[in-house]
Amino acid sequence: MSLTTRRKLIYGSVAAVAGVGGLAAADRLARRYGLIPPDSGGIYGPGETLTYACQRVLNVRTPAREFPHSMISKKPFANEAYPPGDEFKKLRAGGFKDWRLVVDGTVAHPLVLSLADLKSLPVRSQITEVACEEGWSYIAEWIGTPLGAVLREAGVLPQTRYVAYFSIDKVIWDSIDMADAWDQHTLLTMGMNDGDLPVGHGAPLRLRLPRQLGYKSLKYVNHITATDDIRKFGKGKGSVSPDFGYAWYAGM
Ligand SMILES: Nc1nc2c(c(=O)[nH]1)N[C@H]1C(S)=C(S)[C@@H](COP(=O)(O)O)O[C@H]1N2
Ligand SMILES: [Mo]
Repeated sequence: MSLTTRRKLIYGSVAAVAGVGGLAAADRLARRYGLIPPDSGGIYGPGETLTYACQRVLNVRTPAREFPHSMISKKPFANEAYPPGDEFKKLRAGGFKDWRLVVDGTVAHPLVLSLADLKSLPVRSQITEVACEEGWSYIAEWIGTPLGAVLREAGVLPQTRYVAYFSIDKVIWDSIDMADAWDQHTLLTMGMNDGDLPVGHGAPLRLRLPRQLGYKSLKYVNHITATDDIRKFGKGKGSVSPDFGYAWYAGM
């Protein structure tokens, strides 16, 4: 069976079952095809599963929306949340020369990369929108290394199902599935609008994920872990968002 046919079939069944047998049955079906998001427990769980399963079956190849230069926002809103503590202040004062990105987990070659190392990998730029769940958004140009290029360097092992990423503040973290991890638009950004990425927008390194809401685009990323089991991290729901009532999968 071709992938497209399979996808149509799964989607057809997920949608039909959702109408007839209700969300619980859709959940069972999605489970059979491994389309269960980490936050599938609790009252909103079946809804989250239906959203994620349908999006993955239908949309996995729809590229992120890109915009022309003329649409770049004059004043990009920075939802500033500077990482607390002296460690970040020291790194910033030193121009982030001593900053490192750690890449580990289910990879053949764990990596420790400086900004210069990252800049020696393939670079891509894209003009995309950051949309906050609170209703505001802005468009900016983002310049960086595709996450996929870093994952290839690290030699991601075949059992890998998720990539988790952590902010230097050690509080906020998130994760994505491999469809998003390999997506050409998923960028580790170091530049924004023809300059260096400003600290307010996440310098020295921010993950940009234009096909999901702004909160998945974590700022101050300094650790990336590939894993076959996302439930081992934090409270097992794939990110801190579900603790605050937000979905792990925030597709748009
Ligand atoms: N480390 C970190 N990353 C973060 C946040 C945060 O508080 N801390 N806020 C998120 C939210 S809710 C949004 S909408 C965007 C805002 O991006 P901006 O600051 O570039 O406007 O960053 C996301 N990334
Ligand atoms: Mo947000």
